[in-house]
Amino acid sequence: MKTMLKDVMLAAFALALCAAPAVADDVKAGDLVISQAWSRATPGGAKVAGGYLTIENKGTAPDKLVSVSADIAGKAEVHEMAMDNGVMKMRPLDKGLVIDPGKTVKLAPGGYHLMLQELKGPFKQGDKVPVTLEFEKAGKVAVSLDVQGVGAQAPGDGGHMMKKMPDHSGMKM
Ligand SMILES: [Cu+2]
Repeated sequence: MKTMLKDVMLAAFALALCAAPAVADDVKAGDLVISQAWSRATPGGAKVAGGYLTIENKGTAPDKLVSVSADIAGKAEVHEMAMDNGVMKMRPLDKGLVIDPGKTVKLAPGGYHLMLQELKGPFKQGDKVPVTLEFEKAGKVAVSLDVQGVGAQAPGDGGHMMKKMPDHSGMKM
């Protein structure tokens, strides 16, 4: 019986994944496929935002994400999370992020991420934020981050508010 319950739970989980709204199209650059690029809405004038995406290397040689840039951000870096004296801290990846051949590297909350700083404007749910990734071999690759809700932990996890609220365009932040 335990096995059955597990199967049911797995099936439900898989279904939940499939039911997630489609996010940004895959972007192919040489041997790399970049998918699920997303970010979060910035609450109350926050000047930093994380960027998350999945990079798959279908080639036979390693490539490396060396930098990121975005028009909306005065400064953008590739970060990692690491334990420092028992405290989880993030820091820039000075040497870049290696994508080994045949491997998929996921940038996600709590791990590797793009750090967009000195933002020139807020991210709102539903926005698409263009960023440029630069790889050692694949070169510059333009992707856009689908902005999810403030508390989203994954792309499509925006609290199911896909329909835009009536736009009170008179309201300025
Ligand atoms: Cu960071």
